[in-house]
Amino acid sequence: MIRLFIALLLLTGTLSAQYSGPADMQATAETQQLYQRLRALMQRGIMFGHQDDMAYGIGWKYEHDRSDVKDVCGDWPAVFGWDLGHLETGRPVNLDSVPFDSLRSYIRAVHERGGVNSISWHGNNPVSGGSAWDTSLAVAAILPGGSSYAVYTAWLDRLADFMHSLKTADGISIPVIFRPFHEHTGSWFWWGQRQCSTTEFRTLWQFTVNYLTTVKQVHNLLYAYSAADFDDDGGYMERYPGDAFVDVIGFDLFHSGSAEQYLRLLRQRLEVLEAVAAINHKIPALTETGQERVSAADWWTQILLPALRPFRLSYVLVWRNGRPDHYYAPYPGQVSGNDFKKFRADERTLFLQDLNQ
Ligand code: BMA
Repeated sequence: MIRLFIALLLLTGTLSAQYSGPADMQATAETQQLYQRLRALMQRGIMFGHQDDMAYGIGWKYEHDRSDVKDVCGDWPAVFGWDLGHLETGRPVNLDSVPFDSLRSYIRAVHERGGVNSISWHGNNPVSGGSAWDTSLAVAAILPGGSSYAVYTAWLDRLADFMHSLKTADGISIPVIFRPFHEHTGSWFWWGQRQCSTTEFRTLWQFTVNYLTTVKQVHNLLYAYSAADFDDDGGYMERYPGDAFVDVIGFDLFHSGSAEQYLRLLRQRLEVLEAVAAINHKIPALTETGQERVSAADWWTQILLPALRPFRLSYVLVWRNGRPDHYYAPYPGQVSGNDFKKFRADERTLFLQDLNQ
């Protein structure tokens, strides 16, 4: 009976509603607004997001005010994904050759137009100096007391400088979602499952958040925890750093095999995500997805949308339009373009114009 009562309380949000705000208790007013806005928008629909949308597309790059998504459907995405990989090294361009100065101005443009920015970090391996995909052991070495601690904190200093530099014309800090150490349940990045213990991963996350908020006084971030593969809530939560360090929860899943397999995994994981989000009072999102080269002409309304429809989610973000053999959103003339227009017109999806209505 008591159990049933607790379950009911959890479902109605009574138990978890004591504190409803960002993990960073000193988050700026605008960051708190972003948090509340994400929650409110979730009642209206699922925001569509695209990685590097404004930076380049198929056949163009670094043009002012262009987007493959907008060229196809007449509207911008609602969520814009960016990546800070290589910022830590002091280089002027990121791992996909986008200049950090341009990233800063894209982020500002998105904010001024009422869109949402989310930033991932394919940072290099801090011990070997190799890429994010260099799986030489590194996590233990960069934690306090480790031999590469100074390297990592110097990297976080650069990251903090960038986050501090995100300002409106009036000098107000722009709030963004920060999604570090993503796909950690896989083992292809140096922070992955086989590259560190559960405790090391949690400590890395907690240390990073504490360093940014307390030492660097960065208060314009919401933190997103996003896994790769998992089977159930136990697998999803295994490395969860704790409610005090996370705002958005999600996972990355791409349609690379059959549609049946993608749909089965997507539904199974969205069910887990929805339950975990309700219990932990977090904002659920499908943080990366897509079918490379979108070969299914009706992928948007016949595959993605039906899978998402039963769930309440903040946003779904498709990956970047990097090259003619590596893109996830349509561009003019691409086979799924007409279907994408229907996807945009569906009342469940939110694009930039929907956010401003
Ligand atoms: C991967 C690919 C890479 C890219 C990386 C970071 O999925 O798109 O080409 O460098 O993401 O954006």
